[in-house]
Amino acid sequence: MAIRQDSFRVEKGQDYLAYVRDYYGDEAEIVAVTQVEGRTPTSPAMVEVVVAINDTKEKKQPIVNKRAALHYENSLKEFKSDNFDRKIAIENKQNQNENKPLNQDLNSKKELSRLKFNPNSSNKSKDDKQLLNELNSKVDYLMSMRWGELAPARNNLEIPPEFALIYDKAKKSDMLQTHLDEIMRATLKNMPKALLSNKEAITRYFTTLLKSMIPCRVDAPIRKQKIIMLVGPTGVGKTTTLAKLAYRYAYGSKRYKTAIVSLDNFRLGAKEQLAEYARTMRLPIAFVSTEEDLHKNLETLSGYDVVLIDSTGNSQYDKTKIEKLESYLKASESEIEVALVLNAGMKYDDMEETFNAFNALNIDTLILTKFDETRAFGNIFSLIFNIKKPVSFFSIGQNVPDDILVANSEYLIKCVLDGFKG
Ligand SMILES: Nc1nc2c(ncn2[C@@H]2O[C@H](COP(=O)(O)OP(=O)(O)OP(=O)(O)O)[C@@H](O)[C@H]2O)c(=O)[nH]1
Ligand SMILES: [Mg+2]
Repeated sequence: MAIRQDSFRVEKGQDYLAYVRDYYGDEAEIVAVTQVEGRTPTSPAMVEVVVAINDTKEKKQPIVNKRAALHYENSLKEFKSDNFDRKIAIENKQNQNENKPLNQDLNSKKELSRLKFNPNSSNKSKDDKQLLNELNSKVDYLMSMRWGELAPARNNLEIPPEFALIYDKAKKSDMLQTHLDEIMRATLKNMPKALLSNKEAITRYFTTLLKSMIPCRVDAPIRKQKIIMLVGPTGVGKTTTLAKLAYRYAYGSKRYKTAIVSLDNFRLGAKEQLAEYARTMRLPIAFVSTEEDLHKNLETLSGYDVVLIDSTGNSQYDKTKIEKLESYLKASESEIEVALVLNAGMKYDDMEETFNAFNALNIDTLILTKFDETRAFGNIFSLIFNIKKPVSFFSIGQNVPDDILVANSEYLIKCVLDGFKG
């Protein structure tokens, strides 16, 4: 005779004896009953029951989430739809496979969410609506059970199940895990306790916190001459962004006297690219090739409100070229703001490395490009949060002059949580 053991949990105080009899039969023996803490501060205390069963006997239909099953019994009789069967099948799968990877768990959780019914959507009777509401709350409960089991994948940070959705979104954005944990801790610590079970309030609070962590440059009116040099790796969009900015300053709601200077006049095509933009916008342009040349040209352009300086793309590993840029900056007596242009699609480590290399130039601000080619924005969030430099502009496409936005944290956090929507 083969004896196998099984265990299940019920809320403390529930009649587990009747349950053992119903589902394992009269011969099943209770081996142990242990009180266990609820998985979160808000969940109830539970009792874990271990049962020994004669395994050679014909098994009853396995009940996968025992506590939920107890509650479902009445509803089951009335609600025998495909959806419900499917939900039970998903539960079954979850219980059979406790150790499957996080992604699969999250997919199952999504499945469960999809099973939620909208009680107001159809012409259902009042009783039906009540039943659907009841079932929805059970689906929430099942999700929270699963959420509790995923704790190890979340560094055992004790997070209430109501945070599942926002946590998953932030995690998928490729934000650094340490940042995600910090934000979760801050939210849990500072949010009013009464709101911790309110998903909408959690999302609002979490989003506000994220926003407050992103410094963005205010697009203030220009009072004294502004000279900006765009620097960065090759092909990130420095020249295209400069052209968009030139248009914005020269022909925006407030029109500034704008000029362009280029340090990139050796490469085939580069000179023509910018010269063409300047010609189209009817803006003056100067090509310089020495430090002294830059100095002289900036003196000549001293009557301009805005001077935008384009530079050659540099690898972050090419120290000589970065030093050359530094010598341009030092040779000029004018105050030059240095904007590091980075492709938003870069990996976090590459971004950080690039920033550190270019910060030899004392970076003042970041311009992030190619939002339209990027899926996950958490890397940008983490970079900005770590380096504590303000962002000034986002480039969201190839079109000159339209595809540029003044940086704002709300837009970035929307991208972090919901992706780029244009
Ligand atoms: N999809 C997309 N493409 C962009 C964006 N910004 C620039 N580009 C494209 O990226 C390519 C390189 O742009 P450039 O402006 O020449 O880049 P750069 O940094 O000046 O390049 P180098 O001068 O060679 O270092 C061009 O094809 C641009 O149209 C953007 O926001 N989205
Ligand atoms: Mg260029």
